[in-house]
Amino acid sequence: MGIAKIKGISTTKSFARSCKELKKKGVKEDGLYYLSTANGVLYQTFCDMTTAGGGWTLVASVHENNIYGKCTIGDRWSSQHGNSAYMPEGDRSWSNRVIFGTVEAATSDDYKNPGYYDLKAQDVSVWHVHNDAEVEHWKMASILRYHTQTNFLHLYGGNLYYLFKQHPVKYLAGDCNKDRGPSVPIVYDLGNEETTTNLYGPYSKAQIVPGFVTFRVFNNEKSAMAMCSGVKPTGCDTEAYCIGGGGYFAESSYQCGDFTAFAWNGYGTHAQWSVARELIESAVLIFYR
Ligand SMILES: [Ca+2]
Ligand SMILES: [Ca+2]
Ligand SMILES: [Ca+2]
Repeated sequence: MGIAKIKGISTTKSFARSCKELKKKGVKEDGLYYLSTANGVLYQTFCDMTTAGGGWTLVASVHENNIYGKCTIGDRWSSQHGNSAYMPEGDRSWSNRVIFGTVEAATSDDYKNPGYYDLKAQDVSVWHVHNDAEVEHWKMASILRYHTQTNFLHLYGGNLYYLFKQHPVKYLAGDCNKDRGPSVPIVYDLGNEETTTNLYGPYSKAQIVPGFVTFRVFNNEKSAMAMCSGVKPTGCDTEAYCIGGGGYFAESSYQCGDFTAFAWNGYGTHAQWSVARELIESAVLIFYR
């Protein structure tokens, strides 16, 4: 992709809108590519051209920069304004068009590009990649990778932006047992049901079924979370195995933040409700196809 192309007038029409489109044009290598939105906004992101036929566009990463900071700076996928019932939706990043971060820093901070709301996709792929890993090492630095193949996004407007409009990540917007969003079966590209379960705290085992990705759930106190990666909840202490969220956690402010209550019983202790250290120290990369 030459800079000259970017300078030209109305050349944005010559840019692909997704990695899937690039794949169809014959591009086969994983790496960074320029894409254009329907409105002609250019951005650069990573294309996974090899997993399960390739054509996956990276649209976001959820990164925890400070698990001790409870809905403080850097908690863009929950709230940067403290644990507050006055902000039931927190920063609203799951359902707005605010973008942030850069592709090369997607494992070092939160990332969201226009593809998150612009692409019309069918499925998601998720990579948990060690913090600070460089783009060319992401695949090797993953602790878990999986994708869906049911075309479920088609039922929710074609991407997560529209899914979360239908299923707001909002305190008091629903009930744990009645109002869970979709749980979609996954196919593992790295890891399996056992390794997934073992990433979460031992107490969580009784409340999760591995082999799914779930969107928008509530806990016992009706606090909202956006995504349960690799699992389907069967219980209501969802703050122990689901990430992102609204801006208010009624049980304790210690649950408020991008990685919620992942350190409830200590940082990386993997005891009781606490997740494995490698899970806290990995960013969650979200792709569409
Ligand atoms: Ca935090
Ligand atoms: Ca964050
Ligand atoms: Ca709880």
